[in-house]
Amino acid sequence: MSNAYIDQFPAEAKVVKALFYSSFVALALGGVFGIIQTLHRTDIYRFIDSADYYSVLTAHGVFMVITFTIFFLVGVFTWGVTTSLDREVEDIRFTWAWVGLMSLGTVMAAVPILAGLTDSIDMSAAVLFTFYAPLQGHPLFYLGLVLFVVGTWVAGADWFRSWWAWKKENPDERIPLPTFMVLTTMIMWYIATMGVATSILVFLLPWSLGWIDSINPLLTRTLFWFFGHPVVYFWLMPAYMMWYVMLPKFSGGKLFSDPLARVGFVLFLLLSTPVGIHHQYLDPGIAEGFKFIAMTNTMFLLLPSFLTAFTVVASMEHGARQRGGTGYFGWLKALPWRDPVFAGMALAGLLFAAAGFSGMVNAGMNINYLVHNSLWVVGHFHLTVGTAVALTFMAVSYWFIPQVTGKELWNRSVALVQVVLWFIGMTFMTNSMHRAGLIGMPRRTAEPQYDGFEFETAVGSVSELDAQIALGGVLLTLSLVLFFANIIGTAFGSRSDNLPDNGYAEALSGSDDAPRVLDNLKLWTAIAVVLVIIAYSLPLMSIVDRGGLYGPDITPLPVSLESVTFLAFAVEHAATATLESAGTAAQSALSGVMN
Ligand code: HAS
Ligand code: CU
Repeated sequence: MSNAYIDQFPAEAKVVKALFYSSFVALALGGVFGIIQTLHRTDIYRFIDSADYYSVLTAHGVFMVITFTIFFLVGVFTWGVTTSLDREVEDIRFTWAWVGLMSLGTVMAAVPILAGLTDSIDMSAAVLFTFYAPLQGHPLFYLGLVLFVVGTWVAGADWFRSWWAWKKENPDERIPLPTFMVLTTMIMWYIATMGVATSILVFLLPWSLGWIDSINPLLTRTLFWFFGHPVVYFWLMPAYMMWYVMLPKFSGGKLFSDPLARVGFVLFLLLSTPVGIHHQYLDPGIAEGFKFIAMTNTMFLLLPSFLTAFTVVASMEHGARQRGGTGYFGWLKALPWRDPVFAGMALAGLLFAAAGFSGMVNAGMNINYLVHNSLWVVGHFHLTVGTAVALTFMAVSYWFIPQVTGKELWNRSVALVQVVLWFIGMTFMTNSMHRAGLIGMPRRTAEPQYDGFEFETAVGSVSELDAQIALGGVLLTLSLVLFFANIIGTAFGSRSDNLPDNGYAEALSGSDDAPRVLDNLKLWTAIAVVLVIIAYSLPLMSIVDRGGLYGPDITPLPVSLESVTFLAFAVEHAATATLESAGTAAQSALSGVMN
């Protein structure tokens, strides 16, 4: 008898399996749309009308970054909470309820996106995953998104319930690391989704239903990015969780430091939201000062990733030395490179180091002007969400799928080829995308070549760049085919008693070494909220003040703009007064010391 997850938590294993399979369906669809647009854009093979490009791109974006990633990560979180608290969910019907909500939301959002590809149904939502106004989608799209997000909120409530129940029985114990990671990520998500919920419920949905006839696009964009930056960490933090609690185990060792991992997640909770304006450096109507604040916060936000790079590599080194590795760099050879789970995750980490660099370039207010809206940004996010997250999720699936199905992986060699192909494909595709962006090649268009305009390349040529992008895309598609072959092959296999035990890595320096304050979730939540208020209240007020809540000169609701302006003045005055009195106090304190 094995001690796999399915043996310990049979009911939960069913839920996690359903979530993983749903996420894989989205990955398959997203992959199909991905290769269609790669070949179209690079003009290598075209069979869709360029006018349909936005529908294809919307489907690719939404299925990949909303459906695939989030369905997978809520599965991982369910596994993480039940495993680390060693308790079943409080009520399995409640758990299935949020799975149902998320699924219903997905289907509702998918229908208008896909309908946009045919003329026979009069519906579309070719608005991309950022759904910027004035692009307008069918109301079903926005409603679906709302249900999906509400589903994730209920999922969070499920995990919090488990933790509260556990805490009653274990009042003095530290929060187990995986649960700690789930809870901090979810608090960040609750804060972040306030932005998108407001944007959809108050503005976009009523507007698409025809209840109001105009909106303020800068306001809805800003509310989107209030959510849009933290959403990238909502994808990343589960991948980091896997790097912290699983990768050390697969490397043959222990997590270097549990306290450092906690610090990293607390920093993400604090800093993920007050940075969203770094996506809007080029938006007119937001004062430079606010953009500067967002840039400063973004640079601080690099810290938890640097901490992660250090901790995760140190854990890998510990594992390698346990396996007999020696030397400054020689230990790298002792890592289990033939294990697809390990290799996939390590290669994902390697490419993420490059992604960090392009992220820093994006984040610089001045150099952002060079790369914004160019293919560079597309290169950046295929390294981040497309590799660090997606490749980690695929690789760790090779461990998870046997755990939740009770069946052995169909073919480990195919799995190894699959993760390596992803790494090579992404290297080709993203490298050339970054280069294409630098020469000004735009993103989000079916026709990047302007008529009669030649891009000037320093080395190579545009067709060489296109060829590499297409080659990368083809390798990625192949990699996906191998991935699905393995998942389907495994699903059709038979039950095995020979599975590895469920569990996660122990830590060299454990939770007892972590200051207690790190587990004070209320404190971190309060600070996170204050930082968000500081970063966003004045920009939002000034956007509303200048452009109107529902567009210029339109006051459809009795919300008086004067009161908002008045509030802005009041806050400004209070802030100036506080600063002044603080200054005076500091001055007198200083002169006291000097005398
Ligand atoms: Fe980003 C645009 C800045 C991280 C996703 N980003 C995007 C978009 C997406 C995205 C989807 O400031 C486009 C949105 C759109 O459609 O317009 N991003 C950053 C910065 C970071 C960053 C500073 N992004 C991410 C992550 C994403 C993601 C993570 C998804 C998961 N990004 C920007 C900016 C823009 C932007 C601007 C707007 C651009 C524009 O103009 O539109 C940082 O968080 C990055 C920190 C990362 C590091 C790397 C640490 C290295 C590690 C590796 C360890 C190695 C291991 C392996 C484990 C500092 C942790 C070792 C292996 C061995 C063998 C030893
Ligand atoms: Cu961002």
